[in-house]
Amino acid sequence: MDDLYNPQTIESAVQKMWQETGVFRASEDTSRQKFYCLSMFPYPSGRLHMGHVRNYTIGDVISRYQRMLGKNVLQPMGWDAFGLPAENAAMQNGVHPADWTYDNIAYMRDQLKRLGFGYDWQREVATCAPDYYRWEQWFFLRLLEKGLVYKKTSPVNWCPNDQTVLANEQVIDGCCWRCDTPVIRREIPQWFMKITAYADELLRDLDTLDGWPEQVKLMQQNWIGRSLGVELEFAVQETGEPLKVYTTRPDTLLGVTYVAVAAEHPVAKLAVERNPDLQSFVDLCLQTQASEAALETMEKRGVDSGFRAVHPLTGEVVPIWIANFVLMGYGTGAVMSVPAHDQRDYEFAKQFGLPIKPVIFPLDGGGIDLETAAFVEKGRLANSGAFDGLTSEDAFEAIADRLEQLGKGHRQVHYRLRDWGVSRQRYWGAPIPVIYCECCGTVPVPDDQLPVLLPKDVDFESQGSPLARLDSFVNVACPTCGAGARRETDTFDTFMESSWYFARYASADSSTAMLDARAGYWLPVDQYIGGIEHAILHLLYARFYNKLLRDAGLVPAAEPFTRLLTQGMVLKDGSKMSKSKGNTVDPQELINRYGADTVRLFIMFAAPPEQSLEWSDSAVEGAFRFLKRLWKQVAGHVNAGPASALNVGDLDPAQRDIRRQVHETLRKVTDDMGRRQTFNTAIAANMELLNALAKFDDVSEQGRAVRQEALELVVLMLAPMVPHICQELWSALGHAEAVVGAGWPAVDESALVKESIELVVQVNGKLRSRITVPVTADKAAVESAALADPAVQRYLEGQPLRKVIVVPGKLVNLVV
Ligand code: OVB
Repeated sequence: MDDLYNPQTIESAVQKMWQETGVFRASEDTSRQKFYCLSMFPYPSGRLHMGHVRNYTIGDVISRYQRMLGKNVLQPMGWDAFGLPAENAAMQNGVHPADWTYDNIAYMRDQLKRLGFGYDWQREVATCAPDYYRWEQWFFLRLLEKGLVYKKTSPVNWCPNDQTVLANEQVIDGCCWRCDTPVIRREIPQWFMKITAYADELLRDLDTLDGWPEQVKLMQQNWIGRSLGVELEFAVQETGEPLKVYTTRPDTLLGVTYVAVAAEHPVAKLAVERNPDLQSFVDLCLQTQASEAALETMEKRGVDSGFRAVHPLTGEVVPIWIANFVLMGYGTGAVMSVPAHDQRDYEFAKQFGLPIKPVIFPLDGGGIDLETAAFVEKGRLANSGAFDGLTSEDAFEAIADRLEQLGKGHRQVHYRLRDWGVSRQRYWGAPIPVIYCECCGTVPVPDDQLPVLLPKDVDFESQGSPLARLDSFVNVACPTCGAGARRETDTFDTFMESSWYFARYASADSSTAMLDARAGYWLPVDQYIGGIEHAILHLLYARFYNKLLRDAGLVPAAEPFTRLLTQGMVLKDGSKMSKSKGNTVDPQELINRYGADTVRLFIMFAAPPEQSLEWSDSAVEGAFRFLKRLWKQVAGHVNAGPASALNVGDLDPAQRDIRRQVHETLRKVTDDMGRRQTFNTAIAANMELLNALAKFDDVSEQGRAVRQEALELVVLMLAPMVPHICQELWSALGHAEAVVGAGWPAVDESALVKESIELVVQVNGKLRSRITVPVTADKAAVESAALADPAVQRYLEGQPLRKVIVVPGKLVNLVV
């Protein structure tokens, strides 16, 4: 074989061989254990970036390892192809979103092939293809029949100048990204998926996900936000109408000093009628209403509505304020405010000079300091009439009971989770398959008229949604009565497509069903890999969708992803790579320069997959040098002629020792690759082994046989990481079959048996030397070996030996 490592030549040859033999084509085989390994599919944004390379290398390493373990592996790839970037490119460069998308897909597909990822390309899906999104439309209609989707008005970001809806990412500091006009809120009818109907199951099933990182489960748990509290009603004094509030702290009910309502609350509307001066504040709230996350940090503002609320237990009267931090969409749109025991209520009360009434005190009898902050802990009640002296926990029950007796409240479980709004007022997405008819109302598109195709000839130049301007798309005959009707012109949120693609790969070519029996074979996904930025939304939507599919009998399991690996960021100079910061590294340049195996090796060696990975040019060089050394060692061995058969009964101590190191490495690497998923330490162990082998210069017949076995094992162990070079080396070592088809090697336990061990020698308890003795050595043998050691003799200096202590396998202590 050639002495020189030439990555470009071997990589294209090996990739050609994989393609021609179709090794990565997966088929259902119930006699074998399946392993479905999935990496999050990319947006076809143009070129692969380092985050992609990392994600897909990790997935490929796991897939190849599982294949070597004998599993029937499926590793598919596809494109999350709808979305705003394609539309932006269309507007900026005048290229059609479809052309832009398919060009990018072609380029990125080549890059993935060039990196040597073992995908089953026959299952490739692009979510913008009609044969993909037709099933999304079909399933949406099934959910509509079940009442699991519905329409309601909901706010959007609206640019009054461009007359268009803006996505959140198109709002920069509250202004339109294109014309810088301040963005306002507008209420428009939109479609929602009833994810709240599954809130409880989505929460409960987190407990079954043993293969998920704790942190991700915690984030989902907080996002779902289950709480047990009490819904209770005050009365509006002036109108007698009930005013509902929800609280998780009914124990603080006697500490209420005001009630705060949202700008859209009926009481706020009445207040404006009575006092038009309040209009400007209410308008301001409506226009600038922020996301829930922004609420925490934004300036709290409010006005006194002029109305008063009557306390349900005491009959006491407190003011009702209109406040910008109360949202109508969350709960009842009104909150009881207890400034002594809630920090937000506290800050608001301080700002507007509202009273602060403490009702909870520490259990140890101490006082509380309300000078700078609220006392938010639980404790014992005071200033609470009949409830004085109860603990918070007991008071929760007593006050809830009392409200229930009075008919003024009841216990209630609440979720923070809201229904999922899936309407987007955009062009490049899947059309929502409904028709609006004057006489028949909302009419689902009949199944035999699916897919509702996204028209290609639209104009992007003018304002607003291109679909809504296209008469040939909008105007349609009502499927029920035949009269003139209008199509829905909103498209789906792209999270709709990514919520079920993992299942479609199983039945990617089916034109007669969304999913078929093959989904039952492959699902659930055994290993899912992707960025932590998807910890909440995508992973929750996909879990929800999986439950919808299960309830429709289309997938077998309650959860879609058995194991989840969330990869860390790729950093350069300590911060996230980004084009605007100019600290990017283009993977393509590295592939051209070093080949795919060096890039893969660097990525897997630089850090464990969950941690962030700091870019280092010199470490890339290091990875390349290692591969050159590996090549050279195999070439040196192979070019000296064939090795004879290994005869393990016929080895000298040095040969046995190197063989022990080989099998110890294999044992460690097997653990690193499987259970621990620390691929960096697996690589490091192979590097050490190769260093040891370089020093092993025994060219005897059995010496060469030992080296042959060692090199074969190194090649097998590294094959998942650097598959091209390992294929070449495997064949050079004399194997006709491909290394992808080779089994993961087994540790030879007998090779692990140590013949000698190292012991520490102490003199009067102080470390003085180390000796090597046979593992079988008894106490007398250990003692004489220690006494014979020259370093030890210097400390003994002929003094009489008083005592010898031997701790087997560890140390000898000579007391003089
Ligand atoms: C990459 C993961 C991502 C996902 C597909 C990114 C990890 C974070 C980014 C960025 C730019 C760089 C250099 C490095 O999480 N289609 C969806 C999606 O996320 C997934 C579906 C399932 C919702 C970087 C990075 C620059 C996967 F571009 F020049 F600036 N990360 N680390 N490093 N698609 O295409 O260079 O975004 O798992 O792979 O990502 S995706």
